[in-house]
Amino acid sequence: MLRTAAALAALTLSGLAHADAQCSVTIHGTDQMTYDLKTIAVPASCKQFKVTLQHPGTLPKNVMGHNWVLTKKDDLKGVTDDGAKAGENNDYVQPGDTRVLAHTKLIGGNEEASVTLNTQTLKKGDDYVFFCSYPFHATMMKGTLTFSG
Ligand SMILES: [Cu+2]
Repeated sequence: MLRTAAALAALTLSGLAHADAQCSVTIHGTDQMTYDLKTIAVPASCKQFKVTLQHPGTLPKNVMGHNWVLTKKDDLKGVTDDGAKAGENNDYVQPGDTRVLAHTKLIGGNEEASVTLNTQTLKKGDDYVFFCSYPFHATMMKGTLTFSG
């Protein structure tokens, strides 16, 4: 309730109106190792798309850390395997990994992070996967991102 009111107020205050409202999304990663979204649809009219990850839990990031990582569907396994090796200091993302189309830093409870994606990196009609690359979290924390008109 409070969050909705705050979001509406922010929208009104920004004066950026509807175009920008569609070009962003907020997703929550919880203490229960879940995301609250299974799909994200990016409108083709968006040149940029902002993803904000919020962690409404209380557990610290070394215990229940979450990030938001975007790759092509087939790259999930390779990216999470290499991310696990890269470790917490690298937010569980291998530095310079070109398979990673966008990612936030790793956050713990009561923290927030965001990333803005340039939609030129996406192809219409392709399926992309988003997930948390903290070791083993992607088994539960993953969803599909689509880019369409
Ligand atoms: Cu996670």
